[in-house]
Amino acid sequence: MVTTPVLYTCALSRGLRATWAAEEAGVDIDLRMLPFPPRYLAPDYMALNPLGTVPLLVDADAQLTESCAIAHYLATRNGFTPLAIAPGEPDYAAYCDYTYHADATITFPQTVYMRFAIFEKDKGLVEAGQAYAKWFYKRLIKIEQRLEGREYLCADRFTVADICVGYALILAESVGLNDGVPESLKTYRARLMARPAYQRAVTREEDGRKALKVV
Ligand SMILES: N[C@@H](CCC(=O)N[C@@H](CS)C(=O)NCC(=O)O)C(=O)O
Repeated sequence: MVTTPVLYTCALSRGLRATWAAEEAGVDIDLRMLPFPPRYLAPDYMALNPLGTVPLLVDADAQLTESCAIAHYLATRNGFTPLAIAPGEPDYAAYCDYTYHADATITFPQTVYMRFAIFEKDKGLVEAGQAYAKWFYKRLIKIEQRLEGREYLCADRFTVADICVGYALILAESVGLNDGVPESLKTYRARLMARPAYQRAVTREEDGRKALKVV
C-alpha cells in the first residue's frame, strides 16, 4: 500500500492506543491532533466523523473509529507482526477477548465516571459517576486474575491486547481512578509505560497538542 494512514486524535485520549500501536509496529502515520472535544472546538471534524469522537483512522477508502480495532489494524496492516496473534496460534481466542474487553467493558465505566464526576459535575449526577468508578474497579478482576503468573495478557509476549487494556489502566491514573487499582496491575502498567514505543507515542501526541496552542 502506498498511502499513509491519517490518524485524527486528541492528546492522550483513547487514540493513544492507535499512536502507540503505530510506534510499536513501525507504521508511518500522519498524526493530526485536534483540540478536545473536537465536536465543539473543531466542528469541521464532524464532516469526517459524524460521531465527533476520536480516534479516527483514514486509510485510503477505509475509516475506522474504534481505538482497539485501529491498534489491531496497524499491527497487521503492513504484514502480520508479533503484536497480534493469528488464528490457530495459542491464545488467539484470549487475544480477541482482551482486545475487545478493554474498551467495551473496562473503559466504558471509566467514561461514564469521567462524564458525570468530572466534565459535567453541574448536571448533579456526581454520585452516579462515583458508582461507575466502583464498577470500573470491580471489573478489573478479570485482568488481575489473568495476569497472575503472567507478564503479558496473551502468548507470553507483548501484544495489542496489552496496549488496549494497558491504556485503560493508564487513563485510570490520570483521571483519579487509581485507588482501587490492585498493586499487581500497577506493576503491569509500569512495565507497559516503560516501553520506548509508548514513550515516543506520548511525546508525539503532546508535541502535537502544544503545536495546536489549545490545551
Ligand atoms: N469506542 C470508541 C470510543 C471513542 C470515544 O468515545 N472517544 C472519546 C475520547 S477518549 C471522545 O471522542 N469523546 C468526545 C465526544 O464524544 O464528543 C473507541 O474506543 O475509540
